[in-house]
Amino acid sequence: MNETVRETAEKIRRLQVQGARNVAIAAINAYQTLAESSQAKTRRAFIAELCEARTLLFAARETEPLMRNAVRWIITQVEDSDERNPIELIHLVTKCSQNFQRSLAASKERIAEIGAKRIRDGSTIFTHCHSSTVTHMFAKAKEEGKTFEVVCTETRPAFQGRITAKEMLGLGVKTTFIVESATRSFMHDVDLVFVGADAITSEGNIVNKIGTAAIALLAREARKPFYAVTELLKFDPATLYGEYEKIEERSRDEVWKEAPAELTVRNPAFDVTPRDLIHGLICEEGIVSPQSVAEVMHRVYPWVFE
Ligand code: RUB
Repeated sequence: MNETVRETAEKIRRLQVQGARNVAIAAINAYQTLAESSQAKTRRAFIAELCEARTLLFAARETEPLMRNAVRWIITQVEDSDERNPIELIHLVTKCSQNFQRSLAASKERIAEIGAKRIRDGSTIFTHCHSSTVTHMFAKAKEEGKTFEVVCTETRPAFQGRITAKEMLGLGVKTTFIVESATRSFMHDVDLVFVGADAITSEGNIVNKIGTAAIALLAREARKPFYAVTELLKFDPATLYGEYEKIEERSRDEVWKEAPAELTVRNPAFDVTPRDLIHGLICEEGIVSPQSVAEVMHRVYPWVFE
């Protein structure tokens, strides 16, 4: 197995690469390196290498459809081409990787433009964990001269909220940092909730960092709009055909390193927020209702269903 692919999978597994978008970008980069260093003499051997890498990367984190869609896109382009020369197939992988990254970057920009319009001057926004898509939107709002505050959660057990808090301070945004269990005490003081997503299901539910569903419930109770800020390609087509999105369960050591052996310690990384609690999905196509997401996907990214 290619060393870069192995290292990338390990970094993803250990959360050294974190967040759905960064995970997908790391996997795409690994594919590019894999292709460029491939010694495959035949088309068949080259495709076998790509498929072997897919198994390793998919296993690194289970709840990452953006990575899966990106990798599938690259492999399908190679499988669908008539090219037999491995050198040409390497060029094809490079081209596909670059195109995919370009389109991801364009989506991120578009989402930021759309979402920033929902941030009113003087508002306070609640967020959870660290989503590069959400923080980019905050940066955009700031760039547009908006004044707003952020309340962010620490996000146990891996503390990704600290990344958000530091980024916000870097932007010059007044930020309040709380433990997740304090959410209800702060929900009445905020205007909106923005969270990222790792997966979108065909029914319009989102899967995001553990704790998101409870935050959505509290937002509903306080009548605060709850938005998921997400690229459409986090949609998992398998959910349309009945599969449940798998929820990654991480090591008990992340929760309590030296917990008594007989104690059951559970550490699910994500939870499912039902569509009824979601005001809208802020995505590259605009603000869409979760109920319409499968149709939007069919229109914008039909290849995902092939
Ligand atoms: C990160 C997380 C983020 C989404 C979206 O969890 O839940 O909200 O991945 O992030 P983890 P982005 O730290 O376990 O990866 O908007 O950057 O894709």
